[in-house]
This record gives sequence, C-alpha cells and structure tokens, in this order.
Amino acid sequence: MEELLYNKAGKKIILLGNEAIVRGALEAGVQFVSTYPGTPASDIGDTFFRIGESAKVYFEYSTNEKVALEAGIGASFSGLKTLVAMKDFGLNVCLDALGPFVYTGSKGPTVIVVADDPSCHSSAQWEEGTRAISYLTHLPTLEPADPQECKEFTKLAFQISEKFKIPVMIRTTTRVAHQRMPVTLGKFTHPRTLKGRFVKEPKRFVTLPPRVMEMKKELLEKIEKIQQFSEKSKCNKYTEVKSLHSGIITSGVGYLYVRELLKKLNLALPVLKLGFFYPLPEKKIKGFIKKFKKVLIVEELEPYLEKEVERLAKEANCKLEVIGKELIPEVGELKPEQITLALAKFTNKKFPEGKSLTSYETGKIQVPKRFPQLCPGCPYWFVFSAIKKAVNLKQVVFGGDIGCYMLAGLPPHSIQDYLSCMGSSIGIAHGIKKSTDQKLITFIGDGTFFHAGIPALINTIYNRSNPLIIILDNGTTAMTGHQPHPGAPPKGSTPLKIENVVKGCGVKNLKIIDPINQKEFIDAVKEFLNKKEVSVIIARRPCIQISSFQKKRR
Ligand SMILES: Cc1ncc(C[n+]2csc(CCOP(=O)(O)OP(=O)(O)O)c2C)c(N)n1
Repeated sequence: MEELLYNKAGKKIILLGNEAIVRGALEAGVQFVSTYPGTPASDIGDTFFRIGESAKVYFEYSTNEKVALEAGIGASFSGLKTLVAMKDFGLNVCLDALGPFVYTGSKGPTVIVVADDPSCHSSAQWEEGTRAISYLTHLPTLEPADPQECKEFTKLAFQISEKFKIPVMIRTTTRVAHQRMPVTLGKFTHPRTLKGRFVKEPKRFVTLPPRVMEMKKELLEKIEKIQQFSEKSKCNKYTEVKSLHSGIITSGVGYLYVRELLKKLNLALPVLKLGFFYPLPEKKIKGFIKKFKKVLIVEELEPYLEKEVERLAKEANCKLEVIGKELIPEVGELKPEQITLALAKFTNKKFPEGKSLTSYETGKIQVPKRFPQLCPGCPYWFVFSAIKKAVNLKQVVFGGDIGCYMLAGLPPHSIQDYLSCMGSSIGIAHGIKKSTDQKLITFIGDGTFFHAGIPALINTIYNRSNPLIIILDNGTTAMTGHQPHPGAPPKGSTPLKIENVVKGCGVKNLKIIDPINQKEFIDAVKEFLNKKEVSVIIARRPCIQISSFQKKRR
C-alpha cells in the first residue's frame, strides 16, 4: 500500500516537502485538487495523479494555472474542500482570477500552494518572490520551513480558510518543497462524497460595483481578524534566550539555517520564527523587538519582513537598528555560508575557518560548470539540425519558449534570440514581424502551445503577421516530468489534435512532419519562410524518455 495513505496516527514516514503537503491535504479532508505542473511544485500534482483514485479525491491537471484556479474556485463555490498547486510563475498567470476570489472568499475551504524557486534552479525566466502577491491581493499566506510544517501548515491553512471563508496560500521554496524528513502522520478519512452543490448567492459570488467596494471593506475586516488569530498561532515561534541586546527574525528555510548555525557557532541569540507571512503577527513582533538594540532579519529574496519590522519598530522601539539586506543577499537562495558571515558581522565575532566555513563554502573547491543538454535521441536534435541546414542563421530571428527546447539557446545549437514566459514566443514574434522586415522562426512545445500559445496564434491571424511557428509535438510535458496535456491526455479523455486547433484558428500553411525526415523538414522551412501569412510546422516525434508505462497510462 502507498505509504502516503497509511491511516496510522503517530506513525513516522520519510516525506518530501511536496508529499507532506499532499498528506496534509488528505488529513484535512481535501476533495478537489487541480494543478498545472511546474517545478518545484510538480510533485504535488504528480503525487495526486498517482494516488488520487485510491485516496478517493478528484484530481486534474488543468490546461494552465488560471484554469486550474478557476476550476478550484468553482469547486469551492460548490462547497468542496479544494487545493490548487502551481509554481511561482503560475500565480502570475492566474492573478486575474485570484484577486476577485480573495474578495468573494471561499465557500469550501481552499488552499493554494505556490512554490518559489530562488536561484532559478528550474525556472529559466526570472527569480520571482511571490510574497509580493500576498500583499497585492490580501491573500493570507503561511510559510513552512520543513516537511513536518508543510503537512501541519496545510491543515492549518484549511482551518483558517474554513473559519474565515478566504483562500489561504502556502508558500514554499525549492529547499522546502524538495527537502525530506521523517514526518509524523495524523489521521485521515477518505472524503464521503465528491459532490457539492452550488447554491445561488449573487451577493457573495458576483464581483460587480458597487458591491465590489463593500467586498474590499469586508476583506480588510477579515484580514484584521486573521491577524488577531496569527498573534496566537503556534506557527510563529519564539526561542526563549535571554538577550537584551539583539535577536533574529526569520522565516521559511532561513530559519533552518539560523537554527543550525547558531548551534554550530555556539551562539545564543533569541529567534522569532514566523510561520505567518501575511498578515504578520504585529504585536508578537513588537513584543520581540521592544528591548533590543539591533535585530537581524534573515529572509530569502526581497526584504518584505525587513520593511515591516522597520515600520513596527517606529512604534515599538524607535532606536532599534534593523539589519537585513546589507548582510543577507537579495539575489539567489540563501546559503549557510552567507548566513555564517552575516552572523559574524552581526555579533562582531570572528569564527575560526573550518568551524564556520567549509572549503566548498570559502570557494577553495571549484566545481566545474556544465551546460544542460538535450537527451541523446531527443527529437529536437533533428529539428535544430534541419533548421541549421535550411537557413542562414544570421539572417533569421529565432524565438524561444519554455520547455526542453529552450536549450536551443545553448551550445551546440545557439539558435535562440529571445526567451520570456510560456506562450510568449508567438506573441513576441508577431510584434517583431510587425515592426521589422526580418524573417523569423519561433519554437513552441505542445504543452506550452495548449497553455498559452493559442491566443497568440489567433493574434497573428487576426492582426495579419507571418512568422514561421514550429510546434514541437513530443506528446508530453517533458521538462516538468512528463505530465499529460490536452494533446496527450490521461485515459478516458479524447486527445485534442494540434492540427485541428491550428486549422481552426485559420492557419492555411500547415505541415506535420517527423523531423527525422530531414529533407522534408528542410524543404518545408524554406517554403514557409517566404509566405506572406503565418505558417505552422508541427514537428511530431515522441519524447525519447516517455516510458511504455506512461504510454499505457494515457
Ligand atoms: C507559468 C508557468 N507555468 C509552469 C511552468 C513550468 N514549465 C516549464 S517548461 C513547461 C512545459 C514544457 O512542456 P512543452 O512545451 O510540451 O515542452 P517539452 O518540455 O515537452 O519540450 C512547464 C509547464 C513555467 N515555466 N511557467
């Protein structure tokens, strides 16, 4: 039996942060789960995909994050306990739906899990800190530090959502989502039903002026109540160390490093570890900082906590020195060695090397850099090779998009002149074609085409431009772990043929080619590059890594 489904309270099993979130949701009685894959959050959906049926939970991979959230909103409005999971960029995609949802509030308790990726380990596009969106939308947000907290905070998030009728975000980062530890299980019972009922309450579910302004007032009142709740919550914890001089405020993975390093360096400093990011337990923070001369804020990425502590210090202790980003970097994920150096400066101590920093940390051991590569046998090798034979690379602009094929930008291919966010290859191609006389070829994967490429393709037809779009149809969402998509769905759904969508959008110049047929591919590129209207080549050959098991499952 799947360990995650053990029904033995008190038993410990080793879980990944993401699996612990799944377990927390099961213990909370989740009924409806939707997601769009994206590392470091992908394992949440993939785990539900694997165990959802046995757990008797509804699960879907949606077409994109906005659609996933909207599906979740529908389930919540129908009274179901709902979880929606995505990576950081996904929250931007669904922001348009998120804002109004926080206003209407949830009916069925709803938790939105979002995983940030400091240092861009698996996020080419930009280093995002989604905590800004907590403030922007007034979305209550919890930040777990380890897998046990991932489980407990998920349950707590469902409780807060149930009590205050508002969606709650669990914000993790790569090091939290991908960390393993023995997690103590609680009890769970399978949901009795997956059926809810939508009861008409336009006053509650319709965001339309003038009501919408009342809704904002009601939301701010809710946030005030949640703040009072957060003041008493055990997820903000204090370590009792007597120091009238200085202390540390931290959250998420920063707390783990602080805890470990204080021990390693034999330092005794009081630490306030915040589990609530929004709304912050302001009284608790004021109580903590009131007697100190200085406080160190150990937080990853942008200095939101630091700014808030500075604001609170004006009321609680106006002489307090708040030290944050001058010692703790804002770029990249936190590293223990950076915190060691920050602690040394903060406490005016010198730590003997060896005790504080390892040779790796001091940079004495250099690890050679390696570029990521397409897998041997990947169909994209054939596509890039044909392009190089078909055109003069200097005379054509090459657009990239998000997926394995963005490795086109690295040697030995080096055919990518711009890269932004999912689906943007086509949108930007249109802008370039409208602004220049240059020839342009753009690549987009099948998964990305379904996620956000279709409206941009329609725009090229609607506003008459002529890029050559190569849709790389490898039959899967390869980069994030081979999840299905509408073109290659799980068993029971009818595959949506990309060619039908492309034709339906009005594209006349269309060819479907297996790129292993190099001559055919080269000829098609040459022909289409001279067309006056938009052209599409669907390069169809399955990903070399799709296992026969996955083929059967689809
Ligand atoms: C808004 C957003 N959601 C999710 C992701 C994570 N992500 C990276 S690549 C990718 C899809 C890749 O699939 P596909 O276009 O089929 O290309 P393949 O990897 O199969 O070549 C996803 C979902 C992201 N980068 N941005």
